[in-house]
Amino acid sequence: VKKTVVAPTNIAFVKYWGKHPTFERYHVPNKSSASFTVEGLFTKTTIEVKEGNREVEFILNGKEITPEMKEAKYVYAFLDKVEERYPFIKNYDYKVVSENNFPTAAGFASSASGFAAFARCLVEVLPEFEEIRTNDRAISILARLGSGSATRSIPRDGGVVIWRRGIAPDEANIDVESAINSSYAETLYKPEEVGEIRIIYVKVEQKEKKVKSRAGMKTSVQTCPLYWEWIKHDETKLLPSILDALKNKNWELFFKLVMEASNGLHAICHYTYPPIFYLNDTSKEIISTIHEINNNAGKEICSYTFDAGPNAVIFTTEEHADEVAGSVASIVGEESIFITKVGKGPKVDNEHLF
Ligand code: 2P0
Repeated sequence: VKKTVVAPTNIAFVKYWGKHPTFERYHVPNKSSASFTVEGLFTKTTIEVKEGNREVEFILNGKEITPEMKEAKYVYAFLDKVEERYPFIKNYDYKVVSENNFPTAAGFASSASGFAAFARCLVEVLPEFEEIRTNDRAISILARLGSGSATRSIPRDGGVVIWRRGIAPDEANIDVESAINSSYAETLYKPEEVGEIRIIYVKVEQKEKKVKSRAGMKTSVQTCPLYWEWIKHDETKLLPSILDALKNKNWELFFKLVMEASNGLHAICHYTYPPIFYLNDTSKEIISTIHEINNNAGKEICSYTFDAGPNAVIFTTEEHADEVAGSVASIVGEESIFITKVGKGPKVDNEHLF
């Protein structure tokens, strides 16, 4: 049997950064996060299975991934955790062929769309998964075992997605299964409800990030003196206000809060020991330019957000997209920007990769 799934990437405007100390292995987050599902940036994954004993052949972007490579370790760690919950996966051999339609090395996260496509495709291809095949909540939990951010790329309606943190970070007296199942993603608003939003990807640097998210967030949880204050602020104040702004289409407030949320993440990174710096001079020039555009407009008409690297993602509305894209292109060049919209979630595809 062979199935293909196309899963989009997502861009968080309320960030995930840090795992529940007791359930770190299962990527149970310390706070909820929220994202836009991104149209046009995706991973396409084909899985072919036959009876066997969990042997895996993995081809990523045309390159065979051998077991000692770091990409393979992430995949095996994922399958180990899936097998704990769904032991039947060990009775098959797998050929997994996965391709991103954007370069992995370009600095844009590919683990979100990558593990989302992997998890959904696994659910489509194995007959024993039939009972959860239409259950996005269960599939989002499965994808989370691969990578936290993949959780938000699962809901098939896409749009604005919330990844609920589930159990509180100071709650440890709970069984593992309940802890794992407490945190999942769901669509809050469909793409057409935020149809006027434009998302501009700005490539600042090709290089791979120096401090990987997984290691960086762990160090922040362990060493940042303001980490838990920040978690509490985002969970109780920022998240409700930003979702409210979205619901009311109060773009001015939404854009302002998006920038605050990104600045908060990077402040936490700077206050981690040793400090983590993801932004470079070009990133900071983009930040200044966005504030300048907003100052000239007399209100927030656009915002920036940054993840674990120097590349920027700009949000604006259709009305201002050309102006904003033009200003940013004058810094990085036309060829380094990609303009898109909020899109739908994963799809099962009929066209196989091999
Ligand atoms: C996010 N990031 O919300 C945040 C903002 C980076 C900065 O999710 O360890 O690759 O696999 O769960 O999902 C990147 O972290 O980490 C990330 P793991 P992941 O998008």
